[in-house]
Amino acid sequence: MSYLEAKSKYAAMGIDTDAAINRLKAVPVSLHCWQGDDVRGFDTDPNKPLTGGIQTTGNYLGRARNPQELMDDIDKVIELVPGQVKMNLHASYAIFDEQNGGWVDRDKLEPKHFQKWVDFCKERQIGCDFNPTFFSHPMADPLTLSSPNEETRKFWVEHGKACIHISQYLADELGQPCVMNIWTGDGYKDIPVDRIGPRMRYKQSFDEILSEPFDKTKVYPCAESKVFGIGVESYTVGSAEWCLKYASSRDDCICLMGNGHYHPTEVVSDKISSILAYDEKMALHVTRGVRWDSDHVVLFDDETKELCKEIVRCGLDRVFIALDYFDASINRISAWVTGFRNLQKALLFALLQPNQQLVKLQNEGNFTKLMVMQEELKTMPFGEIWEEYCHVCQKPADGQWFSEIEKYENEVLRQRN
Ligand code: RNT
Repeated sequence: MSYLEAKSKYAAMGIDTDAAINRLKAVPVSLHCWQGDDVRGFDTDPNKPLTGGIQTTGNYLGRARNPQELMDDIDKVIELVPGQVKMNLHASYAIFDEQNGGWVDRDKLEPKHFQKWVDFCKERQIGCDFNPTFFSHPMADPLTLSSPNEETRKFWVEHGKACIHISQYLADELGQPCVMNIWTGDGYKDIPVDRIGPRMRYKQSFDEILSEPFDKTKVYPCAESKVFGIGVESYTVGSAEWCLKYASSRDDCICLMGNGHYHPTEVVSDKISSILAYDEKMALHVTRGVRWDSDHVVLFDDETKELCKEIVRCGLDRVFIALDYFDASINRISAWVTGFRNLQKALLFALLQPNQQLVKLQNEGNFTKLMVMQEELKTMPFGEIWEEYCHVCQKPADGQWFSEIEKYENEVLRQRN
């Protein structure tokens, strides 16, 4: 079937496929730099363990070992994915060199340590989001912003403040808003006796970080909650309730939901509309948990589709979308590309739903027809529209990109061991 035939099938249902394609082209999706090196970063010993309750597993060849390799790999990804890429950096990816004075600890980071990333983004005309890094560091004791040790807590508050400056710099330089996500792995392995103390200190620390001046139209600090992590099974300081209440208590902080961060039968697709009933904007970290917050590569699966349908129905410009997963057991570039393309597919699929008609059926109580229509929509000729989207974006269609990755693996990644 050709695009034109598929287009007319959708048109018969009142759906404008060209409009969907054009809309999607302009939606930024943040690409997480940390998939390329298993969340190691450049500012501490890359062989230290990953802490904070997150974990990468696998030892596939070709991990990026320095900024240049990571940038080369990201370029390969950009070459192979349709849609509007935005970068997403962690503070641990600061680039130190002789010109900028060399290494500093996280509480002393400055915009200059991200100038090479700004140059990278400018050359590719993309924006950049940012994340302070509150893990994999000797000062994570293991608590950070909730630590009872005032020296530790202050260190991390200073890190947060430094990251506000860097986020402002990224937004100013790149002319796109910068989402600054605050996530920590703060919590306890076993049942704590004081649950409120750490949460009060966490609140104080967030308040102190956000007291640093920034432009609220350009920098969007977020609070990301979690239910548990590896080694932090019994208690998480930044729980769902803590983050929701914190964000709602301020006009300069929004909720970020990571879809691996809830109980296994809870779905973030059902949460988006609750947040947006109150807040103008929210943010997402899209991942795939398998039995726990395992951060597997995002698939074109039911929950990713449902997430994207909710984003589209509630307002595409109200949700900041970022990917967040890290698989070290397969080719990392393929992991990036597969997840990014799948998110694009799910967004396009969502844009191709006859939402008004479906809502009307729901409001009329016609759940029989609603079910039938939704089931039939699943076998519409979506593949043709997807192919056209890739074509319009001048990016390879399915079946045409993986050989590029195999070539890159043989020519570049294999040389890295
Ligand atoms: C961890 C959080 C967090 C991290 C990244 C590296 O569970 O999702 O956002 O994955 O910041």
